[in-house]
Amino acid sequence: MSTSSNVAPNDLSAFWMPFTANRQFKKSPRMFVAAKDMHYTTSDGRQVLDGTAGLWCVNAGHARPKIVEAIASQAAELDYAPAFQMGHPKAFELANRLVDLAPEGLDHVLFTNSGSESVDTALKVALAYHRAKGDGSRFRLIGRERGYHGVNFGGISVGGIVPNRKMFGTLLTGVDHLPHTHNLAKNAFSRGEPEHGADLADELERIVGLHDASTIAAVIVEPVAGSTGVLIPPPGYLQRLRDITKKHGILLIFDEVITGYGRLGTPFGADYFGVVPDIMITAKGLTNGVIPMGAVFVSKDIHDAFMTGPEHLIEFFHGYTYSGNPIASAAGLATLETYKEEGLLTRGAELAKVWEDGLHSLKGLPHVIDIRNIGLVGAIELKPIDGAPTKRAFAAFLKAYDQGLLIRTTGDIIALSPPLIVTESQIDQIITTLSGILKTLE
Ligand code: PXG
Ligand code: PLP
Repeated sequence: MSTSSNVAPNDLSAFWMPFTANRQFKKSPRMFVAAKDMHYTTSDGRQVLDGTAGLWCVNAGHARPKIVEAIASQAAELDYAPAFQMGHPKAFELANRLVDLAPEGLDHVLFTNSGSESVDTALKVALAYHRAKGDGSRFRLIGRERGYHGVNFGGISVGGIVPNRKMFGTLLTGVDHLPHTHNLAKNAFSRGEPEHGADLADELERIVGLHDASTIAAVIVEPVAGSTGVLIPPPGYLQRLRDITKKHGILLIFDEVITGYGRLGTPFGADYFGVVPDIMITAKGLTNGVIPMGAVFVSKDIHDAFMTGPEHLIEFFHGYTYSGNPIASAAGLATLETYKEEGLLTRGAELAKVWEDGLHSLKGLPHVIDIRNIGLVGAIELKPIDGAPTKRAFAAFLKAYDQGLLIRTTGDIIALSPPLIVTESQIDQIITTLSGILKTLE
């Protein structure tokens, strides 16, 4: 394993990188060559503190022994088993462990390979569920402005990020969007849940009034919108969505790709907010980000609606070559073991106050127009440079990288989500480094 030598390949042209400014990156690449616990090693031999758990996924930290071992031994024992009409024990075992961990009532799991696939799986389950119940006129899907639900066609259709949508034609039809809840004028510098905006959930009643409930299959939201800059729901907002969906026979889908597996200091966002959806989408932290895998949880009622008709027939025409892949399943089991042994799914709650105080100590620094936090998630929103949005936050990202800290930026928002093994002194280091950077930003 190479950890110290400069291993950057000299031709970077073939790989068209995802969500990256390719030309800029390839002129001045940033490469990680190793990782352990809270740190990455760069190709020039520097240590970088992981302030983002990779891309919100490495919740137990890097290269955790149990997970490494599980992957290696599973690869040697059973590398692949056909996913359709065949099984292997670990996928069933993982599903059982997951439903034990999930909020009451979410009793069945469909496996996928990513958040995006989980989203499309969930939307298809929702549509097919209504049809299976003889309610096939419910075809509409309701998402939310500034929602991120991955990059597949279903996900971008219900998602609310304009650049992710505008190039791709008509998308799914029959989609409408709730307004987002971000309100700097009223809620800037809130600690935890912001006070104002629960009434925005009532927009769902307006949308239901417009289209009629009988045409609406499901509403999909992230409990906390992560990708668009950590948008935290006002108290009562999610409960109102739950009440309205229930009243009208509409399924509520929580996309917990980021909020799942301990990020908020509870196993799932549903636990944090005390609101249980009908379908819960997860990925990322399920396998500690190490092997691609997603899991879509559904209620017993949804599952059972499909389990009718002759038993020799396939009940749901959906699935992936790698659904419940043995190595991913082994990684998932070892990840859940690691979370359990180290209490990581609730560790965020213990650290939340220190995290919150640290973040809010940055208030008053130049260009900082909002600071938000919940569990072990944080965001610092900067005033954009006039005429050059995203440049200021990206400059902070580059400076942080040079100074040994990995942060994530989206627009002019700095997002933070360290692995759940972060120590208080590492939180200090994150805040001190950011403080220094914010003071020197143009
Ligand atoms: N839903 C949500 C809520 C997500 O946050 C996805 C779906 C898609 O998952 P996949 O595995 O297909 O990427 C996500 C992913 C960022 C960032 O920095 C966020 C995500 C992915 C990469 C970067 O905000 N979220
Ligand atoms: N494209 C082709 C030609 C295939 O044969 C398959 C699967 O058999 C797929 C796409 C779907 O791939 P996956 O199941 O990995 O999503």
